[in-house]
Amino acid sequence: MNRNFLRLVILISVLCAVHGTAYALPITITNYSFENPDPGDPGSWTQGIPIPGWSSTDDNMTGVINAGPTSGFGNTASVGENAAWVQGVNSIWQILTAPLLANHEYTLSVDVGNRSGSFWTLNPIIELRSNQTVLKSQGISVLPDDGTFGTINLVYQSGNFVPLGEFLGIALLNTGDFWTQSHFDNVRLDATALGSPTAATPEPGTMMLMGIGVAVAAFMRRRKMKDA
Ligand SMILES: [Ca+2]
Ligand SMILES: [Ca+2]
Repeated sequence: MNRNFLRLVILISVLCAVHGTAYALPITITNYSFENPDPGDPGSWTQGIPIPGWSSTDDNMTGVINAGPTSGFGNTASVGENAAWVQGVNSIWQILTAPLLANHEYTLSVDVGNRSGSFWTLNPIIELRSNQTVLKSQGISVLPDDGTFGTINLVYQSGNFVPLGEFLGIALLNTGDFWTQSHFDNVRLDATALGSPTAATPEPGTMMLMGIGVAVAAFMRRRKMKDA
């Protein structure tokens, strides 16, 4: 095997390896940062009206707040101007347009804020759902300090088989008494395809790359032999 041929084989191997790498793809979440609706000046909030893109257990106990130092929250939102607030035993949720896929790893990340004042506590939980069925729920291990946001990360791996016609859902919950209120912002969901048990079979794109590589290698070797 001459040096050029060896170089080509290495290049093709690298190309195939890069092509086969799995990437985390973001899934669209409607109104992920709660910038809609506009509640008004900093400190203003909505109550008793639905949050666009989201359903709620009780519109009077959920809404969005234009956060800021003068707001009830006592500090700025995690992203943009607004954050959602969920009080008592209530939740907001949405069903996405993305279907639940087999052999995928889903990562749901949500920023969670602690309203200023020690009498305002919080007990936030985030859920990944298949339609309305809970696939996994995740609480918070360390509460963020007063007036600050922390992040809850939920990781879920789907199996070889999932029910047909199911769409992904996400839910943001607070549990506790009247003085328990969670703030939510910057809701993100990523999906990464997992290697299936039959991963030894290369996908069509990889097969094509390998095929082209082998053909080029054979052509170059034949030319080299002719030249010699
Ligand atoms: Ca926001
Ligand atoms: Ca607090």
